[in-house]
Amino acid sequence: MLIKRKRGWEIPESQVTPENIFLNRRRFLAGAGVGLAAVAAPEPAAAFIFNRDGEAETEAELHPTSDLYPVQRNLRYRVSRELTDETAASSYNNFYEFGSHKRIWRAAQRLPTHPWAVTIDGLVEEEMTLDFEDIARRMTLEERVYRFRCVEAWAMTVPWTGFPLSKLVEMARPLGSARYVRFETFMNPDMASGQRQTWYPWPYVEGLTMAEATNELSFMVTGIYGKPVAKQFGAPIRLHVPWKYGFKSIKSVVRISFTEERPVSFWEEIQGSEYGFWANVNPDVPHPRWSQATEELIGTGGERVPTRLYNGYGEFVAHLYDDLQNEPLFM
Ligand SMILES: Nc1nc2c(c(=O)[nH]1)N[C@H]1C(S)=C(S)[C@@H](COP(=O)(O)O)O[C@H]1N2
Ligand SMILES: [Mo]
Repeated sequence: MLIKRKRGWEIPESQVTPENIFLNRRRFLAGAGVGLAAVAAPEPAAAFIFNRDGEAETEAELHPTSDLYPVQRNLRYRVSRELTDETAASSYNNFYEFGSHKRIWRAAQRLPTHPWAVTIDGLVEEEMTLDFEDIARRMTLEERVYRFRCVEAWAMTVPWTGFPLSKLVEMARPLGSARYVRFETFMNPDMASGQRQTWYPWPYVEGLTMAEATNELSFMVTGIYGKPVAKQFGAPIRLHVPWKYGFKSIKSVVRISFTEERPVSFWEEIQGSEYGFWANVNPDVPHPRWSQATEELIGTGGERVPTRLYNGYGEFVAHLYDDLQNEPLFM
């Protein structure tokens, strides 16, 4: 009989208690007789490690922050679903910079992520450009298991590592006049073939209100499945706002600006009647071309489950919209 030893992040969330997650990790480390660096090394993802010339890169070259992983899971955020299989999640991605289909993981390995600069500008006391590695080391990293829901009605449940966006907002010292946060992805058409499709409004842009950005759920992601985030998920740093459709969760962020005017996001500019600014998940508000009532769990061979209002996070975020009932909150 094949006995598969499960790591902490492979345990169904329903079985996790504060104690056993810690013990399981420790037992795994002791049992395997290896150090943290070895544990953090990718497993199915090993096949994903190539630099842009197709040469193998070492873990240290690829991920200079590997030594920070894995980190303690924050159990305030619980989900009653099984975690999505890592290989399934790692090979089904939306990242238009590398193609308009879901099998972009190999093309995304061309993205150079080291060094990586993030500029903070707009309505702030002082503009700054920070090195990603400095950000990751300055922040206290935690793991959070969140549900993720794409507007195309597929969903996954993954353990992200990162820090609350509110901590970055704090560090940025925005002025009182700032009402929105605008995020921008890299622009490099030579490297990312999707960006040569000039009918798209590159670079990818997204935005949140200040209240949304400082909500405790808004999370800057630096890792996934207990190690630095793989390129196809938006390395080295991306956003995840779990109560909104996935297109809000912008990948590979290079610029964060504080603005008075509401930013126009990438998909809003392409098709504003289908992809709006708010994009909160709601089973009762269909997309103009399909129902949002249920969602397919990727990696399960087609299992569908009911969609939940605010993707199940209403207790954390519904109050943000009390005074916005005239806005198209669910598209
Ligand atoms: N820069 C950038 N960010 C992006 C996208 C993209 O094409 N480019 N796709 C979005 C969409 S539509 C989804 S569903 C999620 C997919 O995230 P995943 O590949 O990590 O599952 O990323 C979002 N962030
Ligand atoms: Mo999406």
